[in-house]
This record gives sequence, structure tokens and C-alpha cells, in this order.
Amino acid sequence: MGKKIFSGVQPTGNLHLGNYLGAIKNFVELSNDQENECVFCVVDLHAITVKQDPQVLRNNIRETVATFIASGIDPKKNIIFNQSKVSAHSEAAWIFSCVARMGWLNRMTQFKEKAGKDKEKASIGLFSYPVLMAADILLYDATHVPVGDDQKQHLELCRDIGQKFNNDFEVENFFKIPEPLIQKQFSRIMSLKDGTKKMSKSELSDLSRINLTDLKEDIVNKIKKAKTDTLPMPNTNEELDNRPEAKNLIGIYSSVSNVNLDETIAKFSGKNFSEFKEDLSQVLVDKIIPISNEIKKLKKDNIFLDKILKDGCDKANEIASKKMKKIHEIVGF
Ligand code: AQP
Repeated sequence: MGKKIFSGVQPTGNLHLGNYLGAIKNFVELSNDQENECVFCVVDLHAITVKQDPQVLRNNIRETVATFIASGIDPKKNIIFNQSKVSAHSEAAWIFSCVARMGWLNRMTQFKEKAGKDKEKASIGLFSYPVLMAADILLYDATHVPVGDDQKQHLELCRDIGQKFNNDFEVENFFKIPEPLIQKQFSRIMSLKDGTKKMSKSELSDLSRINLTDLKEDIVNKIKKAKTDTLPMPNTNEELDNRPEAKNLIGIYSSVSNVNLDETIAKFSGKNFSEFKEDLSQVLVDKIIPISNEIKKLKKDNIFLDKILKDGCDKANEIASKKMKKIHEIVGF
């Protein structure tokens, strides 16, 4: 039997190699299986948990759609839409915020990381972000959620919310409890400047990430400048322990070229980093440049992108509003 897939990406600009290898590449593979039903959401309500410029946000929503399509998601066979246009998401999030417990949310590490030292000044939305994420997923009866490793904890919270709702209202199996789909290897791509930090859109230095809209010379330059260590290329996997930058770059090579880590290590053992970096740049250019060119082409056609969103929103609304109607009956509205 096919899977029901739901996943989302925030339209916060600078979509990068981490988003691609950790999530979007997996979306494409899942959407290529005819048996699966896939819903891919541009989570614009999540984006406003931190301040956004309205004009930039509008542009980033379209760019995220363009990235999905350029990466290989067929909008005719899969639902692509933006969250703010399906009001059931916000409504379900409120109901779930009455189901979720403060203690559960207090344990979320992403909030602690994103709010930093001054959490009194963080928005309430940033704190309750995973509750909205639970609404996104549970409204579509998703069975599987492909995400990067950083979203694992939020997905566990989503499962707890679904389970508690089913228990509290004595509606066994009303919400399907979704399984995370996190790749076993390379599920967390790290910054090119610091192998202990996640590659991220909001990192100030553009040299820390490969953007999906980068030019060939950007990619070559960023890989050339990527941090490494003074040791030679490793001969075994174990030698990568305590070498976060080398581990990350070798992992990126393996993931982009679809070969396992041992094969990559064997291929470059005994060589120097500069040789490896040349090959790494080449596989990245071969993978990213066609996507980057296609994004730029699609971005010139706002009418096309808006039509995809409109069609996707109509389909998503149909599914989500039916589920919402049942939620109203169960809750007693
Ligand atoms: N570095 C990463 N490695 C692997 N997967 C990643 N993802 C994000 N960064 C990495 C996965 O990409 C999907 C979409 O992420 P998102 O845009 O919704 O949110 P995010 O995780 O907050 O992305 P960023 O880049 O880290 O943004 P900022 O800088 O705002 O914090 C998710 O499945 C995520 O796991």
C-alpha cells in the first residue's frame, strides 16, 4: 500500500544544500512512487514566527514553489500549496494548543536554540511552532513525514499530540500517528565554516552554505574556502571521529553522488584535500546548477507559480476542511 506523505519547507529564503539533501531530495523520491499520495506545503505561517518583510516573504513563497518543481516534484501529481491559504491549519493549531502540555513544549531544543539567551523577547509563535506543525501533519492523515534530523523532536511531539487527542476524546485512530522518514545517513548537513553547526538559512555568512540558486563560481569558491583540518584524507570511517568538517564534506559528496560513505573514503584515501575538493565541487555543480537554472527560469513566471499554489490550495482545503468538520463534532462545537 502507498504512503500518505506530508512535509513542509519555510519560505525564509536561501534554500540550501541541507534543505535539499535532508528533505527535498527525499520528497522527490517519494513523489516518484505512484502508490504514494504526497502533499508538500510552503509553511508561510511558520515563517512569520520570526520577523519577515512582506514583499520578501511573498517572493520567497514563490521561490520555494519554484524550488520544489525545479528539484523534480511534479505539481500535477502532487499537492503543492501554502499553509496560510488553508485556514484549518491555524484552527487545528489552536485546538492542539489546548491538548499539548507546557512541559512538552518546554523540552523543545529548537526553541531554545532559536530564541537564544533572550527568550522573553521571542514570539509566542516561535514557542508554539511545533503545535502548528502537528496541525499540518495530522489534518492530512499523513502516515509518513520526510524531514531532516533537526525536526525529529517536533515530529515526536506531533505524535504525542495526536495520541493525546485520540485518548482524551476517546476516538481511537481518529488521528493517524505518523512515522518520521529521516535518512539514516547524511540527515544533518553541517555548515561549511563550522562542522559542529547545522547548515542554515539564517546564518549570516553566505560562505557557510551552498544555496540552491548559487552560480557555478559560487559553489567552486565556497568549497575551496570550506573549513577542513590539517590531517590527510581518511582511510577508514573511524578516522572521521572528531573531524566534523572532513566528515561533513565527505558525507555531502556521498549523498550528492549517491554512493555510500565507505566507497567515498576508499576513492579519496591517500589523496589530498585539494584534489577531493575539486571532485566535490564538480559533483555539486552537476547536481545544483540544473536546479538553480530551473529555479531562475520558473521565478520569471509568477502567473504559473501562483496558479500551482491556487490549485494546490483548493485540493488541500478540500481534505483539511473535511477533517476539521469532524474535529468540530468530536470537540463539541
Ligand atoms: N542542515 C540541514 N541538514 C539536513 N536537513 C535540513 N533541513 C534544514 N536544514 C537542514 C531540513 O529542511 C527541511 C525544511 O526546513 P525549514 O526551512 O522548514 O526549516 P529549518 O530547519 O529551520 O531550516 P534552516 O535552514 O535551519 O532555517 P533557519 O536558519 O531559519 O533555522 C526540514 O525537513 C529540515 O529538517
